[in-house]
Amino acid sequence: MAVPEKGLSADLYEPGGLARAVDEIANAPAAIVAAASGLTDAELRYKPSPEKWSALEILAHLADIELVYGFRLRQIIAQPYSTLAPVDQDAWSRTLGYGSAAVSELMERYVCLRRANVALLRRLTSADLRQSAFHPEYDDSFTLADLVTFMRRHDPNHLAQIERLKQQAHAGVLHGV
Ligand code: NI
Repeated sequence: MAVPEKGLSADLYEPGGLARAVDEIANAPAAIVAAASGLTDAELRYKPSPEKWSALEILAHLADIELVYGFRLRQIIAQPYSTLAPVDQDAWSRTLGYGSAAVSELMERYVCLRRANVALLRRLTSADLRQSAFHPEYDDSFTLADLVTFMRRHDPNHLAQIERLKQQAHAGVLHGV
């Protein structure tokens, strides 16, 4: 399975850089919840093609990935040099009932787990960011800086995807084009 580039996280080590990143991570769910609550049922379930995710499936993914981030955060802090478990997100979406989940329950879980994860992130210093575990999908170490970088870019990417899906739903199926 393809995994995203780990990317640069140099700005996390600048003065105030970690606190700014954690603020972004803390604030991101509000925009996702606002976008989710503005969607009709038809918009939530619209799929541009059978293999692409609907907005509902993306919201279920966000709630479940928050669990993964939370587990990995705790694992890297408490058990450095251990091995992370790979996650096949497409298998999760196919087999864990993403298409029949209730949006309110998903958003409650996502916001609650994020709040707990942010509380742990606020305890970190920039010296902690180099702490790592082994990530089998990269065949490399995965640091807390990598995890913070993933967390801060994950929500904006999926928010943009939800907004595109809403536009596509209106341009296509929902208006009968
Ligand atoms: Ni994702």
